[in-house]
Amino acid sequence: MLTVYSDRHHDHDGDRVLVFGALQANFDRPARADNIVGRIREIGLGPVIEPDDHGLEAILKVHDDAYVRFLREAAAAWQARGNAHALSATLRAPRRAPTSRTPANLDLDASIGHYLFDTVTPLTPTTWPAVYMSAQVALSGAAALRDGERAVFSLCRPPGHHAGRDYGGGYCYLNNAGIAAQAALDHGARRVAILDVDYHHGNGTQDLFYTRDDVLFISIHADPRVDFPYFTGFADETGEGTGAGCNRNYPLPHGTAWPQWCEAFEAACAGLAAFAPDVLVISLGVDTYQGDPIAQFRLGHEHYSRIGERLAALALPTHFVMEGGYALDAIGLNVTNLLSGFEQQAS
Ligand code: OKP
Ligand code: ZN
Repeated sequence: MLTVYSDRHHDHDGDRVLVFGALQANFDRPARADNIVGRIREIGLGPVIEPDDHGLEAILKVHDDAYVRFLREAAAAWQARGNAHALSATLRAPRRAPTSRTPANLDLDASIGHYLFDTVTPLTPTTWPAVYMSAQVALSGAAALRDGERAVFSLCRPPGHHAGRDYGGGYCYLNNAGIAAQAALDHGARRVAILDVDYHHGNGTQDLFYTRDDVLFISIHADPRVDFPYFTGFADETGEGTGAGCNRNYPLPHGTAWPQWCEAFEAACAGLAAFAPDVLVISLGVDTYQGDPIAQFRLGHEHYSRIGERLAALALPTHFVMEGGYALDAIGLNVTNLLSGFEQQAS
């Protein structure tokens, strides 16, 4: 399988983030993507290519202008005031504020609270080049699929599925999977399905397409009553207006192991097949692994092979887009097991 990858993700390394008032190591380390690409090269999964630059326009189909401007400029403005550490959120808008106005002139207090919904998503002066390139990796994967690849792996970092049209959070800034899905539609696909298998609910992706019927979004994740992102991912969120019925959530309890995960996965696969999309995008998180340091499911290495095989059986052009996974010693194996399982079944 073809992998699209750029070393530029190293530009994003907000090493310490605020958790419950204390500075802690950021779980989204550059080593995550390094370990995945290392393992891909080691087993010879296929060629690893650099992304092309597909420009900002494809990003702005999915994201708000002012939000993108904030991502590009806020950290530099912060540094110009003499701060050396990364900028991160400090406030949020109170409930029932009469409007949700865009803060004027990049006022930093207001913008950071307006645009970033948690304190674990830091902005450094080089975060923008890294997130821009991460989106270009996904856009290049989408282009390779159009050019006839059966499946492509976009090794994105930072991840994207928590980012919405005008906000970021949960280590995410630009929604790479959403940008790739929109690019597929803009180049002639009539329907795209996105299956999010990351441990956390893909709240940003859900939000991007919630009122649309050209994108089916299905997510299998930890019950939001007990885990991040807490406020979305419930089973009764099924889409609105034209998008009614085109959003499906499978929340599962802490401790979920393979049989229970697989049951939700089978239901999701039936939904994907029934939708008959032209392109399938997989938001690929492997933080469902039993050894993940921030998650509470119990999948083993071998289960990722089963997931790959089952996805291949759907017989759809498939675009894997990297999301989470924080067990540094296992992330490469889990990702390559899944992609190899897919390839063996597909051939
Ligand atoms: C991103 B992705 C620390 C809580 C931080 C943030 C989780 C972001 C996950 N105690 N939670 O979906 O893998
Ligand atoms: Zn996750």
